[in-house]
Amino acid sequence: MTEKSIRERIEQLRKEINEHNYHYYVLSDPVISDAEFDRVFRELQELEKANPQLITLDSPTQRVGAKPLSAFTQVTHQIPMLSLDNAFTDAEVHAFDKRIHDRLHINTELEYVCEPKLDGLAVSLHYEDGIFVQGATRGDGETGEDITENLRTIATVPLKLRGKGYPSTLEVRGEVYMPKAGFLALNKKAEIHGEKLFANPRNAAAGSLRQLDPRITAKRPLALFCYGIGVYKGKDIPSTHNEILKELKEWGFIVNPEIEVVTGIDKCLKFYERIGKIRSELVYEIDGVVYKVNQLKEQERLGFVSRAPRWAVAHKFPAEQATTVLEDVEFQVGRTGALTPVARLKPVFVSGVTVSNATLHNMDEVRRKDIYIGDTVIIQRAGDVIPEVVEVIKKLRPAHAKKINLPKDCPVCHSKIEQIEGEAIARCSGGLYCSAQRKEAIKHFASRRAMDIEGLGDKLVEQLVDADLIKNPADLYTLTLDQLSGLERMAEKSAQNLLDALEKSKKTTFARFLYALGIREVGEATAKSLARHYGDLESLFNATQEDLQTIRDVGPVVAKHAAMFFSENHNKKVIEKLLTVGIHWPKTIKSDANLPLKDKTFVLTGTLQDFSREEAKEKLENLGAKVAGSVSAKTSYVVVGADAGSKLKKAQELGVSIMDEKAFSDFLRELT
Ligand code: I6G
Repeated sequence: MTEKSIRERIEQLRKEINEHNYHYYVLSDPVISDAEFDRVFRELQELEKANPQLITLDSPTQRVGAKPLSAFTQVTHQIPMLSLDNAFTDAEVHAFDKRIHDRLHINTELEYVCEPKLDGLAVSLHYEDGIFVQGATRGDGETGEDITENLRTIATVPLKLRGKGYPSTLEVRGEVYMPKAGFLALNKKAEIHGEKLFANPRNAAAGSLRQLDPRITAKRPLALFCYGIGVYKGKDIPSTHNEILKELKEWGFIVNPEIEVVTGIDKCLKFYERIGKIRSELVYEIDGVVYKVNQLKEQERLGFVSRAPRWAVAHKFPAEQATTVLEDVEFQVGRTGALTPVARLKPVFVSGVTVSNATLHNMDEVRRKDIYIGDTVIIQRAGDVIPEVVEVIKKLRPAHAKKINLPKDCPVCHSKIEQIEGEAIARCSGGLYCSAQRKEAIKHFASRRAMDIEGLGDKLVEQLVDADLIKNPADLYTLTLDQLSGLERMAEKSAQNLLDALEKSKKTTFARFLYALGIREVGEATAKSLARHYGDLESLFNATQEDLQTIRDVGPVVAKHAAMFFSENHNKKVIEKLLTVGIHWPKTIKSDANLPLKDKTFVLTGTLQDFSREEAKEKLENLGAKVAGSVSAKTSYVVVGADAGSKLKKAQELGVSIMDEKAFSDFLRELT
């Protein structure tokens, strides 16, 4: 066969496979047998294997899972991914409809699109000229994580759009979910292998999408329903939401088949009733339904309020409840010493999960709900939220029921419990003397978004603290192979892996390090602000509470905790030790300096040899640059690593400056 005829055959096979996938997944109407499909698929695989130069990212063979990533990169959503307001009662739904009528000055009934609300994970899928180029999680709505390779493994995510009428840039939004049957099968397998079970399909879907190794994601039974769009460029947009959904179907996306267009809010409530009735028969979990104003012009006039559109609402099903006995209450001590009363329950099955613990939040809640040990209680589990006690069935209270009292001393370290007048939270005063607080502080230090010490899970931290091998985060770095392999259930290989992971974690960023210290009220965003503002530890040590308060996003409470933290001798010593063992980070450039890459936007694509994406991004951001997820005419530079794909092509088309890795390294060297 000549190269030309091979190319043509490959094209034809891809077309055929895409067509069969569309019939199978979207139309649920397969036209060939599985065996015949496998034959066609294998032929394509073999041709591509023999001609790797002809493999393209949109080939259906490219779903099997790319190489593992070291970390996810961040993606800034061009249009924020909002959330939905909730309504729990018919009255709240009527109020939603009235607000819309009032705002639009309309007194006739409105058209709504009604659809089931899946309990999954919101994602965005970005297409350039019909090719899937990037996928991201919702994240905080502004910035998500780049999970392109994981999304590529999902059979119902089109890698190439069907037909010709799609816009040149299209961002589709939808919900990734795990069907109930797939979830049960996955947990069965995990049980057989003695692995941890997922609590529910949503967690299983989230855990599967957040795998750094796409080959694991590829084995998970994930699917996608699309419900809307973000960016839509290069073509006129239809006038209704329903027409957009129709277009999405034509282009190969799966849209929920239960969707209805109705007139009037009462018809929405009828839809809610209908879906409620068939809820248990649906092959996926839902937690309510969504109503959206159909006319896009009206949506536009309604706009948004804080983080949610005014033109849509999620009408939630009531949380599932069950009755059981509260057998005991224990107090858990958190990282900051906060005591949380936790109810130990007689195990009870609620919405697919056996529940044996429920949070009682704090003592004010215990008193308000008048909860006693021995009470029969109604508990509730809603979606992902920790089960909670809703109310006590008072008439079933036994004579021996026992009042719940806040302990005077910490149940772990026996230090005094303190409760500030007027505050609901009681705290152990033991600080890092308390092993529970130490454990939580070390778990936080090791966590993925902090020092990211792979393999140092919660159980292992507890084992290390209990065995008195570590007292603070710095002690982690002086652990030896002998000490680790002497631990129960720790083979030498795993011990060595942990030492390697500890070594790797020494290279970090200033912001991550600050976040890892676990200063009260200092989350990731505040840690970033502190890092950018002060640039180094010394300046931070010298900052007073007043100085700290001048930083954007730092209020008096955060400033007080940060100043207190850095003035404490014990903390200074731990930080010194952490630096002595070799924790380091690239120089952080202060944001108030005149940064050389201010106003420049970079896009990183392909695999860089000497930097992870995260590192390259950090370096650029420290120099004042913005790092974007996709190439546009506004992009200043595209940094191109190995195996770069469509972003490189786009940069070439738009005439954007391109740097290879060598040029990029030289460029950075000159600036730093
Ligand atoms: O999180 C969501 C789930 C389902 C949504 C949504 C949806 O429609 C069926 N629609 C919108 C507009 C948003 N979130 C923001």
